[in-house]
Amino acid sequence: MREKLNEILKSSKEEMVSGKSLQELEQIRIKYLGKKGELTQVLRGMGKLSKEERPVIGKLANEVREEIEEALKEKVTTIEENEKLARIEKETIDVTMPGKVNKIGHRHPLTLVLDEIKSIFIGMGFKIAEGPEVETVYHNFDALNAPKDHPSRDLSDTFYINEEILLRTQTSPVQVRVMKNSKPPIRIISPGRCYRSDEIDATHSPMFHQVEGLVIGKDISLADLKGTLDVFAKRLFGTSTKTKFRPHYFPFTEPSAEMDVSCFKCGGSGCRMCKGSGWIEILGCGMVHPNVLEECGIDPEVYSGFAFGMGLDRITMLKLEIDDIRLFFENDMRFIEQF
Ligand code: 2NL
Repeated sequence: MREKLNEILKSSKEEMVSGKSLQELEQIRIKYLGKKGELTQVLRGMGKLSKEERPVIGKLANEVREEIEEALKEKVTTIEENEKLARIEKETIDVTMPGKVNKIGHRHPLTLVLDEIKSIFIGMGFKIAEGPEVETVYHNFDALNAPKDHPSRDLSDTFYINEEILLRTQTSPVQVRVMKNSKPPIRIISPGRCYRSDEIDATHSPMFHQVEGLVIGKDISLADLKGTLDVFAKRLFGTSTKTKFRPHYFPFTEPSAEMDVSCFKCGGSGCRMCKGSGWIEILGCGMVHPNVLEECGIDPEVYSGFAFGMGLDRITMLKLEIDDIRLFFENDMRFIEQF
């Protein structure tokens, strides 16, 4: 029996050496110390022993049990320690690794330039006005003093939904609505999409963007128009920018003009951008025609005002040196991200 006990001690310790997990150790404990375990079996056989042998073997058996328990405990501690180290190793964060780069959005070049234009006018006390892209012929043409036979009314130039409804060809109808729905003084710009039945090429798109402006008040003069648009040009293209007004014709303004700015690329000496002239055409403008004021419920004997309109696509192309309007609408991130 003594031998049997020593053997149990020896073989259990051997098994413990190769045991790698807590489960394996539990198996070993059950095998030797469990209810049906080897040591328990030995103790059951003690009844056959002599009176003298019984306490000796009993003592030895207890010692063996204690020793196995002690060894198991030690081994459990070692395994737990190793598992903890392995976990720490696995969970270590290398703070020198480069971070994940989140792809964030990018404003479209038209939005970049529009935001700049908006903030210039907001800085001069203007409000932003918006309105429908699907408009009535009345708001788009009739109210704006456009003669019944004006070429822009033509079916080949304008997208008609039916005889009374069309896709707006400019954002003036927004300003017509503001004049009808509010009282002077009025200071607004109206940016937005417009539509014309144009053949697509590098400078024409059937959908394009316009920014129009309108100022109505008492004693608003051509000097106010020139001063306002000169400040606008200097803020958008640089303080050394000069402006020049050339007479022009629009049915909705009288007198009317087109405004050129000195070339912001060459400073006016002549280059590819300004086609050698030193000047670049930027917008159309004029004093609001009395017929338009009257039609919109504003007394032309009391109030006067000026208006202007510019193509956002063209201005953005000039400012950012983009040579094809189609690039704006292709949504190629390689293009958009350059600005
Ligand atoms: C251009 C010229 C212009 C206006 C737009 C306007 C609007 C109302 C009354 C009077 Cl409600 N005028 N707008 C005036 C002059 C010129 O646009 O070349 N745009 C791209």
